[in-house]
Amino acid sequence: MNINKAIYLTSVANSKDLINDGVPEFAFVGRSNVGKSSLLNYITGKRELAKTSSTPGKTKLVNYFLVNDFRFVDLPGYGFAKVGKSQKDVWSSLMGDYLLSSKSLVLTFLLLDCRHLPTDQDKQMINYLMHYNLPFMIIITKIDKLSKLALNKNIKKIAYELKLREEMFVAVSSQAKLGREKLLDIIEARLSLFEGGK
Ligand SMILES: Nc1nc2c(ncn2[C@@H]2O[C@H](COP(=O)(O)OP(=O)(O)OP(=O)(O)O)[C@@H](O)[C@H]2O)c(=O)[nH]1
Ligand SMILES: [Mg+2]
Repeated sequence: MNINKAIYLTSVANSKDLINDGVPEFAFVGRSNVGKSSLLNYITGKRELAKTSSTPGKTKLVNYFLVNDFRFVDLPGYGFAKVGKSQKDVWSSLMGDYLLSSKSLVLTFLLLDCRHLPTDQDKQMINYLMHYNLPFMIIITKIDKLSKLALNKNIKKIAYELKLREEMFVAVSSQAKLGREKLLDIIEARLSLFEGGK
């Protein structure tokens, strides 16, 4: 699949403003700083599309991007310790409302840093997705940071910790530009299933 078009659409702060027009969507969730916005830019080939930052907590809104004839949705990162409890609640409820209300959410990508074991919040997110029967895949990010050997070892550990099969994992690096083709293949396959199922 080629990406012919990738444009920023809008950012939403309130659940009532979430878009629900039937256009297929792929959501990106994960801890603050795990590399969600960078991955979006890497996949679309537009470096400045989603704002990235080395300071965690950059993405606080639900950000919509039109890509070809589907959408990428960049969700706020969780687990950022420096925000107050009230703000944490706002983020998670906005994210939760998005995940439950989008009627055309084709697939959610949950991003995990290859160097770290999943946190309790990562596990909560996976439980949430499973509980509501929302299809998801795990993306292992920043694989340029590890040797191949260490990476394979960590992926095994993460899979064991989550009790998930390694086939649900895709390893990527936005920096070293690895994993794009595989992700695009997955997106294409899921889109055709979605369109066929309508
Ligand atoms: N080495 C390496 N660094 C990366 C990679 N992807 C992202 N980063 C860096 O990690 C930091 C966070 O990246 P973002 O894409 O802004 O992370 P995010 O998940 O969108 O963060 P929030 O918006 O805070 O939730 C930035 O400093 C990026 O340059 C990667 O593949 N390799
Ligand atoms: Mg971000």
